[in-house]
Amino acid sequence: MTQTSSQPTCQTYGHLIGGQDVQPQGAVLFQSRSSGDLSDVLGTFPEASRADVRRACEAARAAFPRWKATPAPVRGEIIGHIGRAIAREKEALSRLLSREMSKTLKEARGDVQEAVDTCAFFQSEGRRLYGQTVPSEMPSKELKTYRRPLGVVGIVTAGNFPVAVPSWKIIPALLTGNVVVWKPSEDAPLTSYAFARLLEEAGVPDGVLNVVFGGGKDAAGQFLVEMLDERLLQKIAFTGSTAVGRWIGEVAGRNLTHPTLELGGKNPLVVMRDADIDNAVQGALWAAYGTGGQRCTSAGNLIVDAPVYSEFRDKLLAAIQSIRIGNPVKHEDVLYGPFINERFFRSWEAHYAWGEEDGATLLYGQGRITPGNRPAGFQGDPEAAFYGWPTLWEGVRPGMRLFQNEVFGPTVNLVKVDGFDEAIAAANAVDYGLSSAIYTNDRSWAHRFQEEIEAGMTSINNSTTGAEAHMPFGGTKGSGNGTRESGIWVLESYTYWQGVNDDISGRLQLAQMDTAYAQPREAFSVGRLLSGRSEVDGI
Ligand code: UN1
Repeated sequence: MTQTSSQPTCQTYGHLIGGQDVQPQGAVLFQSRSSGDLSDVLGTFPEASRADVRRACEAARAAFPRWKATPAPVRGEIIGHIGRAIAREKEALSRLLSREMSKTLKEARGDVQEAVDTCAFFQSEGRRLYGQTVPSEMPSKELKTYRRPLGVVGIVTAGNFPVAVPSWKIIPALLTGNVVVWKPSEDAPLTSYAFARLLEEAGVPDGVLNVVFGGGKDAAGQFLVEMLDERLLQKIAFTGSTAVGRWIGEVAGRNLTHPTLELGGKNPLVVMRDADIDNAVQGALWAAYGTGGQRCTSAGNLIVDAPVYSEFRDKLLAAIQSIRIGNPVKHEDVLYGPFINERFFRSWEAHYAWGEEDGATLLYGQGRITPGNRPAGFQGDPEAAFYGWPTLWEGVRPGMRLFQNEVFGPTVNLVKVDGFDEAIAAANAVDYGLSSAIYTNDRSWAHRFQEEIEAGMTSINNSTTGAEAHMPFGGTKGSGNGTRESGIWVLESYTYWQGVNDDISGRLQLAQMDTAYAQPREAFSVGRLLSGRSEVDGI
């Protein structure tokens, strides 16, 4: 890789294995095309075979002892170098990211900044990574605990946050002394390649981070997960769909490993009768249509209290009608661009039939944007990519497929409720529990919501998206398995605890047996104080 500019030449890139650029002979190749202009080819990449993935795991395993023995503060210094390298290349990397997977430049900069923030946090964690000292029940014996790395970590990530989400996994995994094999999304391989090269530049030793390219199912992603069965991986970390997450959980479980699973969401945004409606409309608009609805934290159900329902609906509808859509590389002022890939587009397109069959009312939206079917705010050539109308449904109720299922795209449901109890019941009536939001100025409703909502993340008077990089990220129910990313909480996912007993007495001391437990003296009865015969002088 000689450049990470916004105009990379179209060349063939290899996997990064053991510090080498590996282009296996006879490999099947795939191209990275801009999601916003399918004729714009950014690069060609090999599809990793099972043997390639195995080789990457073996390279990682060979690098593990040295990296594990590198002092954590030194590993932290390298993380600091990574953060500075990414910050230096922020603009070029953001432009590349935006061109490759078509989020807006503003959002792409946020995506990259999240990685910089993650490095800032974990650089200094290298100087903490605390264990504990614990008093022993015997003399001349010391007890202490250490966090230890797990070994080779396989990481599989999605294309909607090609820098931020991989950094949530890779950075803490490396900081804690693990080595990594990463299978990035086939939707953003060049951004991923550039990101990996910046880690290499920062001083991550050969073999400590390996990257294999390719698809997910029946391809590189699946092969990487199955390396658990070959004992070549000690952990897998995954961001993606709940269906794939369940399968990964099964493979991880039969190998007695604990995967990190960051899965889907059907995130509720509640608007109560006392809310600042204009603020709620802005929050809902961003939560539903920002990133074209392709965030796991995007809002799925807008649950609106009856007295403000009409006002909220009308204002939201007006705001939707002025959304600007187009290729973000060519039109910087758009709210969202095209679908990241055709698969997301097809499954979003299918949700129209659910709405119609289940009896919901389509308030706005007409499927795919085409030359003859475009909203007023659309700019550019609709046929250069897959674009969707911003879509709004009403009359949606729990039980309908529209209500229950995640739809990864620009669509959201209006769900009318009467009062807080109905609102919280609707908010919890999905099998997911990732993020959530409530708009209210009532302290007790806000308090009840944060206590009663079944979700890993909750916003009060802000949208469902936009978690900060040092807060615990993850969900409950179908949104994950309880693991958390980011901040101090992620350390649990990439380390195991070792307890050490250090006996310096010079003799065999037996726990629970040779222990001089303190013996209480004769029982003292408080009741006898007042029972006639004084035990205490002066009473
Ligand atoms: C995702 O969609 O997988 O909280 C991650 C947010 C972003 C991360 C989303 N910071 O919306």
